[in-house]
Amino acid sequence: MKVLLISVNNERDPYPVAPIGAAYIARALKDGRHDVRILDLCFVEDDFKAIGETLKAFLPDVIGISIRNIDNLTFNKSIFYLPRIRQLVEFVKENTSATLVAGGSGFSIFPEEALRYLGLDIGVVGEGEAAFTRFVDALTHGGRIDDIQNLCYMKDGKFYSNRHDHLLKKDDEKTPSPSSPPIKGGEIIESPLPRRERVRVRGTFHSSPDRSLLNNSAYLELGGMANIQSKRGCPFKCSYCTYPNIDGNKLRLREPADVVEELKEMKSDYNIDYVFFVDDIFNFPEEHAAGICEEMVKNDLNLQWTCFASPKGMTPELAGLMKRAGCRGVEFGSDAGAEKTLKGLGKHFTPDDISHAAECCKKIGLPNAHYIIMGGPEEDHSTLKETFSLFEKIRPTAVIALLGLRIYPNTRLHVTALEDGVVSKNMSLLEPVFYLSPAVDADAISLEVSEHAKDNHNWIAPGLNIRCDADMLTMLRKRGHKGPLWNIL
Ligand code: B12
Ligand code: SF4
Repeated sequence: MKVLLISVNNERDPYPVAPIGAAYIARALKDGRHDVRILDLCFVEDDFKAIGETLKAFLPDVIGISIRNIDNLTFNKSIFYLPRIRQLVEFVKENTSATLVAGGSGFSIFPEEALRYLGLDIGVVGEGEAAFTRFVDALTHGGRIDDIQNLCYMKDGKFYSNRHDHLLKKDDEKTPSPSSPPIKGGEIIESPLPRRERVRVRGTFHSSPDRSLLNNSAYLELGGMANIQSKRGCPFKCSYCTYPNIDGNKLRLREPADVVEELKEMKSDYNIDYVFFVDDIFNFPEEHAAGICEEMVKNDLNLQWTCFASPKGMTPELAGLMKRAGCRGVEFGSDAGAEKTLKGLGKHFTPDDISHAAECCKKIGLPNAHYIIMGGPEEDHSTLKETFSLFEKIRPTAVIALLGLRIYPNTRLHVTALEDGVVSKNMSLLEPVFYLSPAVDADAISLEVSEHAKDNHNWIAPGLNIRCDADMLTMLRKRGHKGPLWNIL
């Protein structure tokens, strides 16, 4: 079958991000002997023209719409991406009779509502390699679709979902503690992640991303980096987070040697010399992170990288090893500097862990940024002050402050928001809705953050336009700055 994947994301803030999810799907389909193309709308000037020309030239049988972002998560400067995507879907439907299937991280948070909003009938929730390939195979050879895991569809106006459960832990399964990781000495607990060759693990079909279909040089030039994934899933249960609903909450780890093979290939085939590890948390489990770093050092990769990390589990040894392996920046999901707020957000670490993590980085000169969320559950004016003073004390390279929490379905925050009367029971969350603790006021927090940022030059606040001017970021990229830009702002 001829399959066209349209990556509709054209967001360039904070920088353009390569559609690695669509590239994974493409590889899986190609392995299944389908003819695949990716139309990436990120750098396209006229979406409709590009889509029209591609449909005419390729005549696809199936079209996958890859939806990474629903909105930009930014209180006060919220952007809702779906109206544009709906126009694109309508245009596609007018110009082809191909079967349309939606997927992607953003789509996976709201499968039913997004299908209804976009006027589509079929989608894939979460990991898509196996589900989409099986669906296209079923179209080719005939076959059932009601047993394809992760597939969802509308029938007679009703929504049906074969959402997986093998990636979701049952409530009675224990969340692993970061201080006692579930693996020892680099042993892999489960490895059903894409490998370089086609492999079958537990009956699931995986492959690595097909970067030959991406405009790698444009992403390097305008985004300053490419992306790679070393694990999927997050076992923690932070109150607001959608990640476990997207990737599952069972950790699936790739073998370090395999990850490094992919990095080598990225360098030799596409001159990629800077990457972002898109793992939910790079340094958990610590042994896995250390294994990847050791393998990078052993292979003398000479490649630079950045990642998301948790403050818990950062040690001087790991920080040193990461730096030797080419890490040029760590982005900690620290969230707050007050014990009470961290608890309200369901975090598994304390302000001391944040201080320790920043200290580990500072000692060896590893730039580190801390994302914080102001106004979450349990936030009040005294906890805000605690957060200000913690980050004043530890002085990391950057503090990226976000205001308010986007409320998503199937999260504990949604329950809190219902209890606090921020949202009502049948209210749709598809269009951005934010939570702000009843004990604080949006204008007052905005003012406090702005005042604080005046004297603290390491503070960046995207929702308040503080040190994140888009033109300046573009100019820095044009000057050839790679990696995140928070280390030079
Ligand atoms: C890493 C990351 C970042 C990094 C990216 C770095 C880089 N160079 O790549 C940074 C920090 C820059 C970033 C920025 C943003 N991000 Co972000 N990010 C992520 C994260 C953690 C991983 C994304 C990823 O690459 N996953 C790995 C790939 C392989 O998985 P995938 O894309 O989901 O693809 C799989 C499936 O979705 C599916 N699939 C994908 N496409 C298709 C298509 C079809 C047809 C099918 C069937 C299936 C399918 O199959 C794929 C393979 O299994 C996710 C959270 C998460 N766990 O998903 C958030 C996430 C994607 N980000 C999100 C958002 C909103 C943003 C920002 C808008 C935030 C902001 N204001 O800055 C920006 C937008 C940037 C941009 N230009 O688009 C949201 C999107 C959902 C939403 N709320 O709208 C997410 C889900 C986080 C969340 N809060 O829920 N992000
Ligand atoms: S915020 Fe981070 S640690 Fe918490 S559930 Fe989400 S990805 Fe996991």
